[in-house]
Amino acid sequence: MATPFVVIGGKGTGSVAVEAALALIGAPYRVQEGAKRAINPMRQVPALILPTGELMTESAAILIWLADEFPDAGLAPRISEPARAAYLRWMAFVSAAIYSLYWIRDKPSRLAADKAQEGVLLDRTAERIAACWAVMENQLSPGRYLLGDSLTVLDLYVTVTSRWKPRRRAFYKVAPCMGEVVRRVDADPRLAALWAERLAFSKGWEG
Ligand SMILES: N[C@@H](CCC(=O)N[C@@H](CS)C(=O)NCC(=O)O)C(=O)O
Repeated sequence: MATPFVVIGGKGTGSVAVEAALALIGAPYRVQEGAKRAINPMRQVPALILPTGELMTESAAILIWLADEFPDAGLAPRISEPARAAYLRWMAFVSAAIYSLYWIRDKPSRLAADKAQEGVLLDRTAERIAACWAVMENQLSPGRYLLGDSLTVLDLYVTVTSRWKPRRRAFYKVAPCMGEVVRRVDADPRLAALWAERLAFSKGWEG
Protein backbone atom coordinates (compact mmCIF):
# COMPACT_ATOMS: atom_id res chain seq x y z
CA MET A 1 0.00 0.00 0.00
CA ALA A 2 1.24 3.52 -0.79
CA THR A 3 2.77 5.41 2.13
CA PRO A 4 0.18 7.92 3.30
CA PHE A 5 0.69 11.66 3.56
CA VAL A 6 0.63 12.89 7.14
CA VAL A 7 -1.16 16.18 7.73
CA ILE A 8 -0.20 17.91 10.95
CA GLY A 9 -3.39 19.79 11.54
CA GLY A 10 -6.24 20.87 13.71
CA LYS A 11 -9.99 21.22 13.46
CA GLY A 12 -11.04 24.52 11.94
CA THR A 13 -7.46 25.47 10.98
CA GLY A 14 -5.81 25.91 7.61
CA SER A 15 -4.99 22.20 7.61
CA VAL A 16 -8.61 21.52 6.68
CA ALA A 17 -8.01 23.00 3.21
CA VAL A 18 -5.09 20.59 2.80
CA GLU A 19 -7.22 17.70 4.05
CA ALA A 20 -9.95 18.68 1.56
CA ALA A 21 -7.42 18.72 -1.30
CA LEU A 22 -6.13 15.27 -0.34
CA ALA A 23 -9.71 13.97 -0.08
CA LEU A 24 -10.56 15.23 -3.59
CA ILE A 25 -7.29 13.86 -4.96
CA GLY A 26 -8.03 10.50 -3.35
CA ALA A 27 -4.52 10.21 -1.95
CA PRO A 28 -4.11 8.22 1.28
CA TYR A 29 -3.48 10.48 4.28
CA ARG A 30 -3.85 10.59 7.99
CA VAL A 31 -4.10 13.56 10.31
CA GLN A 32 -1.98 14.10 13.38
CA GLU A 33 -3.61 16.63 15.63
CA GLY A 34 -1.82 19.86 16.45
CA ALA A 35 -0.01 18.56 19.53
CA LYS A 36 2.65 17.82 16.95
CA ARG A 37 2.86 21.48 15.91
CA ALA A 38 6.50 21.29 17.02
CA ILE A 39 7.27 19.37 13.82
CA ASN A 40 7.06 22.73 12.06
CA PRO A 41 9.90 25.02 13.20
CA MET A 42 7.33 27.86 13.05
CA ARG A 43 5.20 25.83 15.48
CA GLN A 44 2.18 26.15 13.27
CA VAL A 45 -0.24 23.97 11.37
CA PRO A 46 -0.65 22.92 8.66
CA ALA A 47 2.44 20.90 7.95
CA LEU A 48 2.58 17.98 5.58
CA ILE A 49 4.91 15.02 5.71
CA LEU A 50 5.29 13.65 2.21
CA PRO A 51 5.52 9.90 1.54
CA THR A 52 9.26 10.47 0.99
CA GLY A 53 9.53 11.76 4.57
CA GLU A 54 10.14 15.35 3.49
CA LEU A 55 8.44 18.03 5.56
CA MET A 56 6.44 20.78 3.85
CA THR A 57 5.01 23.81 5.59
CA GLU A 58 3.10 26.88 4.35
CA SER A 59 -0.50 26.23 3.41
CA ALA A 60 -0.36 27.90 -0.01
CA ALA A 61 2.80 26.05 -1.01
CA ILE A 62 1.35 22.73 0.16
CA LEU A 63 -1.89 23.26 -1.79
CA ILE A 64 -0.08 24.36 -4.95
CA TRP A 65 2.32 21.43 -4.68
CA LEU A 66 -0.47 18.88 -4.18
CA ALA A 67 -2.47 20.20 -7.14
CA ASP A 68 0.63 20.03 -9.36
CA GLU A 69 1.69 16.61 -8.09
CA PHE A 70 -1.75 15.15 -8.90
CA PRO A 71 -2.74 16.93 -12.13
CA ASP A 72 -5.44 14.40 -12.97
CA ALA A 73 -7.47 15.69 -10.03
CA GLY A 74 -7.80 18.98 -11.94
CA LEU A 75 -7.37 21.13 -8.83
CA ALA A 76 -5.30 23.88 -10.50
CA PRO A 77 -4.92 25.49 -13.90
CA ARG A 78 -1.92 23.93 -15.61
CA ILE A 79 1.21 26.02 -16.14
CA SER A 80 0.29 26.96 -19.71
CA GLU A 81 -3.37 27.77 -18.98
CA PRO A 82 -4.45 31.44 -18.94
CA ALA A 83 -5.89 31.18 -15.43
CA ARG A 84 -2.52 30.10 -13.99
CA ALA A 85 -1.32 33.65 -13.31
CA ALA A 86 -4.48 34.62 -11.43
CA TYR A 87 -4.37 31.32 -9.55
CA LEU A 88 -0.83 31.94 -8.27
CA ARG A 89 -1.61 35.57 -7.57
CA TRP A 90 -4.57 34.81 -5.33
CA MET A 91 -3.02 31.81 -3.61
CA ALA A 92 -0.13 34.03 -2.54
CA PHE A 93 -2.52 36.86 -1.65
CA VAL A 94 -4.65 34.74 0.69
CA SER A 95 -1.54 33.46 2.41
CA ALA A 96 0.39 36.73 2.68
CA ALA A 97 -2.30 39.38 3.02
CA ILE A 98 -4.96 37.50 5.00
CA TYR A 99 -3.81 34.26 6.66
CA SER A 100 -0.65 35.86 8.10
CA LEU A 101 -2.79 38.31 10.12
CA TYR A 102 -4.09 35.41 12.19
CA TRP A 103 -0.68 35.15 13.86
CA ILE A 104 -1.69 38.43 15.49
CA ARG A 105 -5.42 37.74 15.84
CA ASP A 106 -4.95 34.32 17.46
CA LYS A 107 -2.83 35.86 20.23
CA PRO A 108 -2.85 39.67 20.06
CA SER A 109 -0.59 39.85 23.13
CA ARG A 110 2.21 38.95 20.72
CA LEU A 111 2.19 42.57 19.60
CA ALA A 112 0.02 44.43 22.10
CA ALA A 113 1.16 45.56 25.53
CA ASP A 114 -2.28 45.52 27.18
CA LYS A 115 -5.93 44.60 26.67
CA ALA A 116 -6.79 47.97 25.14
CA GLN A 117 -4.09 47.58 22.50
CA GLU A 118 -5.24 44.03 21.89
CA GLY A 119 -8.74 45.34 21.15
CA VAL A 120 -7.33 47.85 18.68
CA LEU A 121 -5.34 45.15 16.92
CA LEU A 122 -8.37 42.88 16.69
CA ASP A 123 -10.51 45.68 15.24
CA ARG A 124 -7.88 46.84 12.77
CA THR A 125 -6.91 43.40 11.55
CA ALA A 126 -10.61 42.59 11.05
CA GLU A 127 -10.92 45.75 8.95
CA ARG A 128 -7.81 44.85 6.99
CA ILE A 129 -9.05 41.31 6.32
CA ALA A 130 -12.40 42.64 5.08
CA ALA A 131 -10.57 45.16 2.86
CA CYS A 132 -8.39 42.39 1.39
CA TRP A 133 -11.42 40.20 0.63
CA ALA A 134 -13.02 43.23 -1.03
CA VAL A 135 -9.94 43.73 -3.21
CA MET A 136 -10.09 40.10 -4.31
CA GLU A 137 -13.83 40.34 -4.96
CA ASN A 138 -13.33 43.37 -7.17
CA GLN A 139 -10.56 41.77 -9.20
CA LEU A 140 -12.15 38.38 -9.82
CA SER A 141 -15.10 37.41 -12.00
CA PRO A 142 -16.06 34.03 -10.59
CA GLY A 143 -17.97 31.41 -12.53
CA ARG A 144 -19.20 28.43 -10.56
CA TYR A 145 -15.80 28.71 -8.85
CA LEU A 146 -13.36 31.54 -8.25
CA LEU A 147 -11.33 31.03 -11.41
CA GLY A 148 -14.07 29.77 -13.71
CA ASP A 149 -16.01 26.56 -13.89
CA SER A 150 -13.53 24.16 -12.26
CA LEU A 151 -12.93 23.86 -8.56
CA THR A 152 -9.31 24.57 -7.65
CA VAL A 153 -7.38 24.53 -4.40
CA LEU A 154 -7.93 28.31 -4.33
CA ASP A 155 -11.64 27.61 -3.72
CA LEU A 156 -10.75 25.26 -0.85
CA TYR A 157 -8.34 27.82 0.59
CA VAL A 158 -10.86 30.67 0.50
CA THR A 159 -13.68 28.45 1.78
CA VAL A 160 -11.68 27.60 4.89
CA THR A 161 -10.02 30.96 5.60
CA SER A 162 -13.24 32.94 5.07
CA ARG A 163 -14.82 31.01 7.98
CA TRP A 164 -12.48 32.57 10.52
CA LYS A 165 -13.33 35.70 12.45
CA PRO A 166 -14.72 38.18 11.49
CA ARG A 167 -16.54 35.16 9.99
CA ARG A 168 -18.68 34.52 7.00
CA ARG A 169 -21.40 37.12 7.44
CA ALA A 170 -18.75 39.83 7.26
CA PHE A 171 -17.18 38.05 4.28
CA TYR A 172 -20.51 37.82 2.37
CA LYS A 173 -20.99 41.55 2.88
CA VAL A 174 -17.72 42.58 1.24
CA ALA A 175 -17.45 39.66 -1.19
CA PRO A 176 -20.92 38.62 -2.34
CA CYS A 177 -19.77 36.86 -5.54
CA MET A 178 -17.06 34.93 -3.72
CA GLY A 179 -19.70 34.25 -1.08
CA GLU A 180 -21.76 32.31 -3.60
CA VAL A 181 -18.70 30.25 -4.49
CA VAL A 182 -17.75 29.35 -0.92
CA ARG A 183 -21.35 28.33 -0.20
CA ARG A 184 -21.15 26.04 -3.23
CA VAL A 185 -17.93 24.54 -1.88
CA ASP A 186 -19.48 24.21 1.60
CA ALA A 187 -22.26 22.19 -0.04
CA ASP A 188 -20.01 19.97 -2.18
CA PRO A 189 -21.22 16.43 -1.41
CA ARG A 190 -17.71 15.03 -1.89
CA LEU A 191 -16.57 17.11 1.08
CA ALA A 192 -19.68 16.93 3.29
CA ALA A 193 -18.24 14.40 5.75
CA LEU A 194 -14.91 16.19 5.98
CA TRP A 195 -16.46 19.62 6.52
CA ALA A 196 -18.81 18.22 9.16
CA GLU A 197 -16.01 16.58 11.07
CA ARG A 198 -13.26 19.15 10.66
CA LEU A 199 -15.07 22.48 10.39
CA ALA A 200 -18.12 21.84 12.58
CA PHE A 201 -21.01 23.68 10.97
CA SER A 202 -22.61 24.33 14.33
CA LYS A 203 -25.43 26.85 14.90
CA GLY A 204 -24.28 30.44 14.38
CA TRP A 205 -20.99 29.51 12.71
CA GLU A 206 -21.46 32.20 10.06
CA GLY A 207 -21.13 34.86 12.73
N1 LIG B 1 1.96 30.91 7.02
C1 LIG B 1 1.38 29.75 7.65
C2 LIG B 1 0.41 30.20 8.74
C3 LIG B 1 -0.13 29.04 9.52
C4 LIG B 1 -0.89 29.46 10.76
O1 LIG B 1 -0.97 30.64 11.13
N2 LIG B 1 -1.51 28.46 11.40
C5 LIG B 1 -2.24 28.69 12.62
C6 LIG B 1 -3.50 27.80 12.65
S1 LIG B 1 -4.67 28.23 11.42
C7 LIG B 1 -1.37 28.26 13.78
O2 LIG B 1 -0.80 27.19 13.78
N3 LIG B 1 -1.25 29.14 14.76
C8 LIG B 1 -0.49 28.90 15.93
C9 LIG B 1 0.57 29.95 16.13
O3 LIG B 1 0.84 30.75 15.22
O4 LIG B 1 1.16 29.94 17.20
C10 LIG B 1 0.65 28.93 6.59
O5 LIG B 1 0.13 29.49 5.63
O6 LIG B 1 0.62 27.69 6.71
